Amino acid sequence: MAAIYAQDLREIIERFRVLIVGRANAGKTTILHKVCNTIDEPEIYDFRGNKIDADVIKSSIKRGNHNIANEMVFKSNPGFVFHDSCGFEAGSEEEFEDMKKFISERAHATKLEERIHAIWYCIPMDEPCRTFQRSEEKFFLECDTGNVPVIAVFTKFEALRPIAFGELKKQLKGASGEERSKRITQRVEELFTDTGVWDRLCDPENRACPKSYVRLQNMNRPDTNCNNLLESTTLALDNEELRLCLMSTQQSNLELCIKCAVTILVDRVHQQSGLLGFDYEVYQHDIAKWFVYLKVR
Ligand SMILES: Nc1nc2c(ncn2[C@@H]2O[C@H](COP(=O)(O)OP(=O)(O)OP(=O)(O)O)[C@@H](O)[C@H]2O)c(=O)[nH]1
Ligand SMILES: [Mg+2]
Repeated sequence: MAAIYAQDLREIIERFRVLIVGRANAGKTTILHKVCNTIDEPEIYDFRGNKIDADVIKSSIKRGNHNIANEMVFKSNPGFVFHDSCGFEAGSEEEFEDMKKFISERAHATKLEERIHAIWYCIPMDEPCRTFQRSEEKFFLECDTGNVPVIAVFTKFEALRPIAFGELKKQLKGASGEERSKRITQRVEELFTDTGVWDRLCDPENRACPKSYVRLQNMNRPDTNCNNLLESTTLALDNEELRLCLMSTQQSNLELCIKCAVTILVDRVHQQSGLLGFDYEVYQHDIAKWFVYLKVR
């Protein structure tokens, strides 16, 4: 049943399209690699679908030319198509205007598959006093993201820990390991709040507003993943077909499938005020469809 559903769905929206934005060195490429479980270079296509030589792209980026409309696809997970802002604070005003135009056009594209389905806005935490810069201000104030969910991604979050530790070092002398860890975690939270970055992103004056945020840490290490980003993105989508399309890119991520099935179903049951009139067949189907690659009889 679920397999048939997935097949139908793939005819409607074949690929989940993400725009990833953030200044240079924010950790964007690292996230894309994690999400697609690869360290390979992506293949690049222009907006007409013609493949572009990677060396041509590299030399044109070196010359300061970057085309945000180019599509990046990793062989390991062709269910995703990415657009990369490529460290946009380093770009010119013209490049920012191109991005604005691209977002506005693709947020409102008539065809669902041409639309951007989610925006991941990366802000690195390795310089906590520089979390909200001119690039963030301009993006959130000016970009017309329509109904596309923007997820704020605070990258390199572990960088706050040594700062907290440095501040508390003297006070923590003689404290138990558990107490030290608790106090450092508390201070990390305060440091994050003190940056004011979340409040500034959600300023009512902003045209774009993030739907949620996630923290990512140690993404440069092989034993980490960004499942929380995928989960947040799935829950931020307001279209069930898109949610299923994103889920279909996560074939082996059983934990995420279970979380989505449970969260979305529990929400629905609450909206229908309890289990009165519960139709088990319907609910079984509703659960099964999140496990896109499993055959359910
Ligand atoms: N400590 C730490 N380093 C990270 C993390 N994520 C990425 N990095 C490192 O940060 C550096 C920059 O990461 P990239 O993913 O290339 O950054 P980018 O945003 O794609 O940068 P541009 O392509 O220049 O715009 C690399 O050396 C990564 O290994 C993290 O969570 N923690
Ligand atoms: Mg990069």
